[in-house]
Amino acid sequence: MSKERTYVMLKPDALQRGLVGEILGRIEAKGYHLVQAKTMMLDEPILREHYAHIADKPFFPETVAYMTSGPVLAMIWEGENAIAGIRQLMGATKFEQAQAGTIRGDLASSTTYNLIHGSDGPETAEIEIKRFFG
Ligand code: DGI
Repeated sequence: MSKERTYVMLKPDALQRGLVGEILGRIEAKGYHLVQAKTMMLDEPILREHYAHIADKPFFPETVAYMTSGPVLAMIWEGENAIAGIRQLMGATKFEQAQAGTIRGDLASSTTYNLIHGSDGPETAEIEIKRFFG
């Protein structure tokens, strides 16, 4: 068990659909603590960095259009095993694989519009916290 910090981002549809309270409530209920939060608009250059591993995929232009369609809520969360724990609460990337009981499984019906990002490992968490919070 180790106390970790992770980068979590509510994507534009979470804000547009009024799901911020519902999603953050689930993360808080699990026992994690919010350290920092801010709304911000993303642009294509930061998305090319953040999503470098998918930048050559055919769906990337749709991802950019979606992620720049409105503000996101950028956050740092902290807690025991927060990185894996929040990934578990999020559910799988592909909507058809996201299980009921997870944020994506309960609230998202599309792989593109999938509400939430969470760092997938300790190195990524450190890089993403620096990328979005300096
Ligand atoms: O860490 P995740 O967000 O779960 O997944 P990821 O880092 O592999 O992909 C980043 C985002 O790219 C993901 O949240 C949604 C989008 N994406 C990934 N795979 C697909 C996809 N979008 C579509 N339309 N189709 C995909 O196969």
